[in-house]
Amino acid sequence: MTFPPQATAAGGNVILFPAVAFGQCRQLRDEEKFQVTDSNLQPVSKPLASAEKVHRLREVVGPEDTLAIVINADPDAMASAIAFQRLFWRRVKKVLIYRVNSIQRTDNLAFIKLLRIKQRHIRSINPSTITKWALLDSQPHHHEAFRKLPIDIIIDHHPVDPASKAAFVDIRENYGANSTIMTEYLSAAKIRPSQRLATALFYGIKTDTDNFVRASVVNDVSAFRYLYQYTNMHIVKKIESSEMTKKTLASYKIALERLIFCKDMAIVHMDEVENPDILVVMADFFLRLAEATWSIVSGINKDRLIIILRNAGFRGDAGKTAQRLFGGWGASAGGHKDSARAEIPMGNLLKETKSEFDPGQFVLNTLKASR
Ligand SMILES: [Mn+2]
Repeated sequence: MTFPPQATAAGGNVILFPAVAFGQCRQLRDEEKFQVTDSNLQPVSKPLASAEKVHRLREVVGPEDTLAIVINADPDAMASAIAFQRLFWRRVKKVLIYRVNSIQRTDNLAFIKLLRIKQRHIRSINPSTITKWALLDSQPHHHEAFRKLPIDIIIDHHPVDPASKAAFVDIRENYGANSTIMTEYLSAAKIRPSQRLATALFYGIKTDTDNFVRASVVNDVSAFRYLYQYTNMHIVKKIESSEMTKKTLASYKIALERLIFCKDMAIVHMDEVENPDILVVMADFFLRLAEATWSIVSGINKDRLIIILRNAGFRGDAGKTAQRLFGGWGASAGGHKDSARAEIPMGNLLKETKSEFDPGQFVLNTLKASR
């Protein structure tokens, strides 16, 4: 399969339906093709123009340079970083990756482990050892740490900030993923991605376009299809299904034992939790039950009763319900139709109850009374 795809005789580009992109690469039937007429869709960049860009990009750095790539590490940014490393392989002294964020999501942790992404936190950097700086999948105004750095190269797909200036800037706002831009650079440099690199870029496009549910351009689909042939799909599936860690497993056990079903509501009270994020994970988890339209998980953290609500029905509004049921007692409560949160200071609840206060029972009774 050639990449980038050739323009059709009629002058338009062939756009592929996302559904086709997930299947085997094969010749398209006529009914699967249509001409792009929407002027918002940027034409596939011509090979020559891309080659020129690679040339210009490589001119910014020399063989004596130590290059630092700085990112806000999510799959798209990390995939872009290792693609960038590949572009400069044996062309500079060293290319190091620095992230500004901490990584919490279990699927992103699996991405790093399985694709062996070597990166350090920016706090460990010694700026005097770095001679060139590249910012990928971000612009300086996105993070305090970026703004302080003398950035030489910016490659991004977020809305352009007028202050985003550097020796080399390539910002393509309409692209669904930065990984698509990097795939085009690799292709223009005539570099065939390794399985590891292709899998990372494929996953970067998959997550940033949310499986092509979010806005994307024909280039994203083309890059996705191109990368497919080199991608290890088992690793993609493993990363996507990495929802738990050994640490969260104990919470699943507790939650499963405490699950109460009340009509279409899955209700769990977790007691004291180290990190309230686990309540969100559990609420999402129980909404996956076919019988549940609502999932409500509560717990206590820092003397606050935290209640997470999830709603998947046509009727019902989690935000309004959180406010109506748990908005008193000096609480902060609210959210959207599908997800909401309430936090009530425990002190206020204890004041009102004379006998021993049972937060789990309180949540359960309040929910039951609402039905
Ligand atoms: Mn991105």
